[in-house]
Amino acid sequence: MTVQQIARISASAPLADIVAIIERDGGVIVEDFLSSEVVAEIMTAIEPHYKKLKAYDATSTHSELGKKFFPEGSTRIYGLLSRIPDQLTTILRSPVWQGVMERFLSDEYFSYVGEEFLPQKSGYMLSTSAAFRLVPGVKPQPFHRDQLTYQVRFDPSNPLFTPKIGCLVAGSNCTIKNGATLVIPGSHLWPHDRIPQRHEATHAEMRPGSALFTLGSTYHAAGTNVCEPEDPDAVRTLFAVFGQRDYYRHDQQEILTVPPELAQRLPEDIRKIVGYSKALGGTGYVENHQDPFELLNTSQLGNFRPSA
Ligand SMILES: O=C(O)CCC(=O)C(=O)O
Ligand SMILES: [Fe+2]
Repeated sequence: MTVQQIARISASAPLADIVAIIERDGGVIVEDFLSSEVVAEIMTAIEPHYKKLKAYDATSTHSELGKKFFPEGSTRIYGLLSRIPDQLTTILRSPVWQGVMERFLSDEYFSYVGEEFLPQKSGYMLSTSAAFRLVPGVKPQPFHRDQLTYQVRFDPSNPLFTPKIGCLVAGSNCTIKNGATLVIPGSHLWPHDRIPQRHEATHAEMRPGSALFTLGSTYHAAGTNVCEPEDPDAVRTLFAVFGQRDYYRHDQQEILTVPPELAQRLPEDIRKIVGYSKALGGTGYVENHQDPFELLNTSQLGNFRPSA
């Protein structure tokens, strides 16, 4: 069986063409999404953060995603806007990033308020940001839909609905050998109970500066890095800059009105209910999928501060 490849398109193509491919296939590679100057900058800026990082313990913090979700040996730096703000700002302001998020995450909903049938609009916001690095020997990742944490099932009456859009920007070359992301084109239209299989997937091979956009409903997984450490492309680095619907959050932002310093003085059950906790399904994490409840443990506080 030949597997459908992921379509490629230039960042300078009309947005409508980029969007049309995502609607059809569930994902697209946008080439030259970042200039080579910005890629060089972002790679230089992230490096000191990698130097400080221990190899990731895959089983410590997110049992809700399964024990093998984050491949053992992969290293991840979260909270990029606080660590490499200038480069993240460039990505977040890019017309392609904003155009794709606007198309798939913004909506208009109508509801009666008294006798008036009023529109309630939605927009998009940053969902998460992280650098995902794969080194030789790293274990494979299971196929998944990124929207799983929002418990959205495929709805044939609204097939393109997703709470979340993935954007994985290549900082290095992404090759089959170093673990380029595997994607199953068309899987955004699969029913909830269809099992994703490796033979249905294709690698999103990318040059530095290209970006893979996927709907939150599209099955994908990190590849396997089978390089030798001395291979020139042995280390694979991707920057995840995901968007989400802007209404998937607290109604009133209790964690701003009850900041950590105040929450620390509240009883534990109340802190959790205020929002210093991860949802059972995993949303609401801090840093490396850790429970914000830990943030309030004073001995841990510094570890969550980006400058630490
Ligand atoms: O590293 C990759 O290629 C993809 C990672 C991913 O899909 C995820 O962590 O949700
Ligand atoms: Fe993913």
